[in-house]
Amino acid sequence: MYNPPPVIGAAPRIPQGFQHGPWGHFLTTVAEFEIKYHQFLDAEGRLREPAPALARDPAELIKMYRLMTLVRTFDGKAVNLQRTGKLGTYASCLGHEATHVGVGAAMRPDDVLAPVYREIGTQLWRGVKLSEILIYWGGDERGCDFSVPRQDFPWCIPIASQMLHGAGVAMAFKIRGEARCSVTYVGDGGTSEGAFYEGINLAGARALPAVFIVVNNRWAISVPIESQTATRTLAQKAIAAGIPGVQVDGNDVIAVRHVVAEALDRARSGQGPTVIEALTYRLGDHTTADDASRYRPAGELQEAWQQEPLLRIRAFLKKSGAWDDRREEELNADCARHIAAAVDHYLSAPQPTTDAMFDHLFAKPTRNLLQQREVARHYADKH
Ligand SMILES: Cc1ncc(C[n+]2csc(CCOP(=O)(O)OP(=O)(O)O)c2C)c(N)n1
Ligand SMILES: [Mg+2]
Repeated sequence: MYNPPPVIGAAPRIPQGFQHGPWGHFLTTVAEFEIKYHQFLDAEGRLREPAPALARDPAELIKMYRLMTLVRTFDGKAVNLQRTGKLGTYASCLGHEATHVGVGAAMRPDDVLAPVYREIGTQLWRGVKLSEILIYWGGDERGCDFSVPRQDFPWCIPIASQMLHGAGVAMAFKIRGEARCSVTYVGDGGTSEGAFYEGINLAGARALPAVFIVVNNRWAISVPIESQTATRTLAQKAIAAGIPGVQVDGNDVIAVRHVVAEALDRARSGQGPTVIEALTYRLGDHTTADDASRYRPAGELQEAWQQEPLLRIRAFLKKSGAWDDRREEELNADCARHIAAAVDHYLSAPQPTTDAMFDHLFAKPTRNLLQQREVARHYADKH
């Protein structure tokens, strides 16, 4: 064990806030931080006071609950479409509905979203169509050409690369003097990537109008959060970039919307970026190409279902008299109709030609790509 050298002479008086180090010299605390956790609605749907005004606005809460229900129903349908060979692959958002809808509801239409691959709730709130989501996951990139919102980014599969897009967009807003913000998603696994730190570093250094939402769903495919990092929270990674980091219960739609709205207000008024860690759980498989039962303890999944986001907001709305079983039935029928129409539209949409794979890669395609396009045309004609 290391033995510090003895202190020679009388011990000096220690000024307030100073401590002795191993050599008897003064140590000064130069930085301290704490991470706050926000929750208003607990798993039983009980409201913690004081709560934001949003908690007393049934019309807004119902709007969010309706979309959460639509997302939940659509998600199940999309998995079934994949299982029956009608969709290429699909990344379920089961369990993430409060985070995704809460973020969407906090944003303004002219903000810009940089999503990953499961943030359907945010996209739908912003105007993306269910049929566009199906078209994309059916393997047709035209599904990313959203009719609304035109300036949002498409899905982003290379993990954490969207952090740079989000920071870059926020820099453009700042340079142009526009009161707009970028909102960028990243997963718990994504926060281990270099691009995560590069994105938050730039945002911190330039005080950019950016909000980064870390969706901590406890898994990165088969890697649990415990193996992903030694940090106690992912929000504290923000501290290294000199920007605030907060945690929010990602299953509480009121808290998510409130915390994100506050961060966006700060960003819009020139006070810089925020990292928000939303604590939730991936109730489904990673994608339809995964089988989580091979690596995830069943008990953990059962426990997570007790915390899921729809239960609590529904219970809260029912208790406050704003919701009942009749409305729930009507909502379910509405969702089924809306989804059936989107599926019909998707299934009857004309298939893209093989040229589509090459269309938007470069303004002027390279010689190699032109050759590959010819080969693809040849096989398309044959089959
Ligand atoms: C740069 C990069 N490396 C690896 C992959 C393969 N990959 C796809 S999803 C994923 C895990 C991501 O986990 P997380 O960030 O927690 O997001 P989640 O899927 O849980 O939403 C990995 C490693 C990828 N898409 N991009
Ligand atoms: Mg994850």
